[in-house]
Amino acid sequence: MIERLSQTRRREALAGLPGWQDVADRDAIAKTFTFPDFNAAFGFMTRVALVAEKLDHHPEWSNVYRTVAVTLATHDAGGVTERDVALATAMDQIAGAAA
Ligand code: HBI
Repeated sequence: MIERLSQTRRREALAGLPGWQDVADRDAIAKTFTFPDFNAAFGFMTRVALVAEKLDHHPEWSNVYRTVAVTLATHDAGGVTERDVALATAMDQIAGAAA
C-alpha cells in the first residue's frame, strides 16, 4: 500500500510543481490549466488519459471550453502520494507541449 506524503516531502514536491495547490477541504492537490482553445484543451486530456492508463493512476477533472480543472489524490491511500506527484509532473510536461 502506497503511503501519503509527509508534510516536508509534500511542500518540496509542490515547490517543484508551479500552479499546483493544496485543496482546502480534503487531502488532494489541484490546478486549472488554460489553453489557447478547446482543441488544445481536449488534446491535452487525450494525451494525459494515455499516460494515466499507463501509470494506473487517474485524475479527477472537468473541462469547460479551453480550461481543464484537475484534482489529484490517491484514493487507495486517502490522500496525496508520489503517484499524484508523478501524474502532476506528466501533466505539466504535456501542457507545456500543448499550450
Ligand atoms: N487513481 N487517482 C487514483 N487513485 C487511486 O487510488 C487509483 C487510481 N487509479 C487506479 C487505481 N487506484 C487502482 O490501482 C486500484 O483502484 C486497484
